[in-house]
Amino acid sequence: MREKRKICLVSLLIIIFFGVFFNGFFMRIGDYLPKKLSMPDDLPVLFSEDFESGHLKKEWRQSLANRNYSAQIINHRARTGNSSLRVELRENDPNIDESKRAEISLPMEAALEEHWYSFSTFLPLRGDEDYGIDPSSGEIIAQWHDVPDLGEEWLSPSLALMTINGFYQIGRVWDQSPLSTQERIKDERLSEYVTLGEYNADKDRWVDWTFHVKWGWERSHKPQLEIFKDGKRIFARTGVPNTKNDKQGVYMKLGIYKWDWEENPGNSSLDKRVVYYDSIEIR
Ligand SMILES: [Ca+2]
Ligand SMILES: [Ca+2]
Repeated sequence: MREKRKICLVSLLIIIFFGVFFNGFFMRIGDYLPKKLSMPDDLPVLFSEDFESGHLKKEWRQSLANRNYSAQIINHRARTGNSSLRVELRENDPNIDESKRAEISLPMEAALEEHWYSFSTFLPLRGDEDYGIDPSSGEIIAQWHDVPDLGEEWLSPSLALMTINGFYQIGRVWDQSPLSTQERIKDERLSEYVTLGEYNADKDRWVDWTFHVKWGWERSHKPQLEIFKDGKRIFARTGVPNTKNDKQGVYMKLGIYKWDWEENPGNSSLDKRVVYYDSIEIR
């Protein structure tokens, strides 16, 4: 019995020893523990949008084709109140910023800020707006894009919520170097794409998302990323870089971006995407 206790104690000491010296490892295990959304309630609301006023708030920059369907405030569906934003992108829409997109974006942040970004999405079911499966072509439905420094090219966003082949996916791109290039991102493997689960059961209902992010491109920034879906934590990356080394911070974009319709239209079996948004809040 005493032997057993001794073994337990020694094991515990070994675990603590490795825990102290490899705390990154332990944090990664912590990333996968189930956790409920518990936002600190003393954080002030920095921005909110519920679309109840009937027009987009002045903070939004609009990257929309000049079509009446691109971004409409509608009254037949809402997460809160009576109204929400219906975004529709079609394959034959004219290019906006050199690609196929229907997006609204908020002003840039300063570098390395920490925020809780909440919003709700509704993927339609049935009819001609049904959010069908596109097996070989993805689209981004929410993202946080970085702002390249002078002389840098525009790369994929630091953080994106995507859908592809019937699944949600998280896309992440980071870089500690002040001068990021596509080659560096590829050669140094500074990106990851993680599948989060099927979206089929979410069609025809509102889904509440909260992204808690402390931005940072190196460990000393103590970066954090937690993603909550309907109040449950479904993804986390703690202590690892989550953005690029830039003077300016990121800016949040909602809406649809489907690059294949411009670059590889043969990849996609669809010609239209519709997503509804409501209840946006940033703390
Ligand atoms: Ca609303
Ligand atoms: Ca940079």
